Amino acid sequence: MTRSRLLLILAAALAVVLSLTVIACGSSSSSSPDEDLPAIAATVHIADGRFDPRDLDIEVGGTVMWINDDVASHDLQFIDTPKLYSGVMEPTKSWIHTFDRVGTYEYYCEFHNTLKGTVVVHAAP
Ligand SMILES: [Cu+2]
Repeated sequence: MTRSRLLLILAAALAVVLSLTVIACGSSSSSSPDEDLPAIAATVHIADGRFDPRDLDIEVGGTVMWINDDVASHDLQFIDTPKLYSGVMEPTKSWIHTFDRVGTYEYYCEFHNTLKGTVVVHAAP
């Protein structure tokens, strides 16, 4: 084997190692935001003036994400737990809540009081 051929092989090997390093760094940095978020048990879209789905059934400890896909701002006020409030959700904004207690949680939008939904939180099997 000539010296130049050996150098070529070494250069190729180095290029492979460098490209693998870039791929590894890229994937680890793109996955890090997910680590801050809990797993989402269910997603509710707000669109066309309604919650979709309107009624949810999740297991205790589950996290629900609401996404405002509407052109108007909305909020979520929970009826039996007044402290549970989403704040104003402008279009494209989302809000998540983790339900730590079994129960039936009815909520509505304070801006549009015909906009209602329910989350039923049942015990883990
Ligand atoms: Cu609303």
